[in-house]
Amino acid sequence: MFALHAGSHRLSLARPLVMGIVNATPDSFSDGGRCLDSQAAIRHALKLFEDGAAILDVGGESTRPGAAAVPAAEEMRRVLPVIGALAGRGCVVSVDTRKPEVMRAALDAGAVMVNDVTALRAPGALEAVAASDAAVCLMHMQGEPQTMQHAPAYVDVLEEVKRFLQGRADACEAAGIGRERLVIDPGFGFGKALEHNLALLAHLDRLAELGLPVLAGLSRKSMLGTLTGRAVEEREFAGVAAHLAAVARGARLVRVHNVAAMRDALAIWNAVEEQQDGT
Ligand code: HH2
Repeated sequence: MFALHAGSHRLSLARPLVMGIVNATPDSFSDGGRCLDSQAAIRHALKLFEDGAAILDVGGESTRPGAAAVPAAEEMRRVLPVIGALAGRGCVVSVDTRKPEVMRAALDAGAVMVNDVTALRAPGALEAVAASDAAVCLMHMQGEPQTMQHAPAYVDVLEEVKRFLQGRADACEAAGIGRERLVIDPGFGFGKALEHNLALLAHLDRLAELGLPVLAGLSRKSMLGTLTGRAVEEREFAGVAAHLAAVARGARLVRVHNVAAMRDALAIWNAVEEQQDGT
């Protein structure tokens, strides 16, 4: 079974892990503005840690459809104090960024994982991670956040996403980032219509065939609203169901806003799995 290498941490993936979302942004799609000052973000993150988050994912730039780009200096101002404080308390911290200069500064501040929605495609990003011993989450996105939901189109969404992630994993390995540091993610909602998101979720086991741990991030996303008719702040139950569907198809990490709800769901899931393994 996998263990993810993230700096000096070895995170067992024998059971699915929860990554808690910490958005230090004014404009994230579901919780923008909630954690704008560092102290509020740190308090929120520590609550997620107590609730059972194995990894805290700190972001300073929203990637919701249509989001405005944020200059690197502003992104660093938002995330670095939060990362430093959480790492200092022994938490496993990931930085959610696509900018190499933010990656480097975050890794210096104590982050041990880079979560990049562009899968280290920015010039210098592969090198920034290769120069560290951090883990990295490689996510698929079609297009750019500004326009990605205008007309997402695929011939075979599963094959295309799988081929892309395989290519990025190969690029990481060639740059000296070992496979034990890699996580892959289909990027639910990133240049995908409902049919694409559903196909990826239903067949997530096809991505797991790449032999790398798969992360699923569906928390509060519009796909859940489309299927339930619920507003963004009312999608917790739908999110838990969607993440369990992902875990049933091989996801080893789930990225969520409500860690306590997911932890409870996984406690039941794990108990049933252990019973099955033992009988
Ligand atoms: N989704 C979001 C942001 N980062 N990273 C990964 N690996 N996978 C995801 O599905 C993913 C991600 C969007 O969610 P959120 O952070 O809540 O919103 P925003 O980008 O508006 O801050």
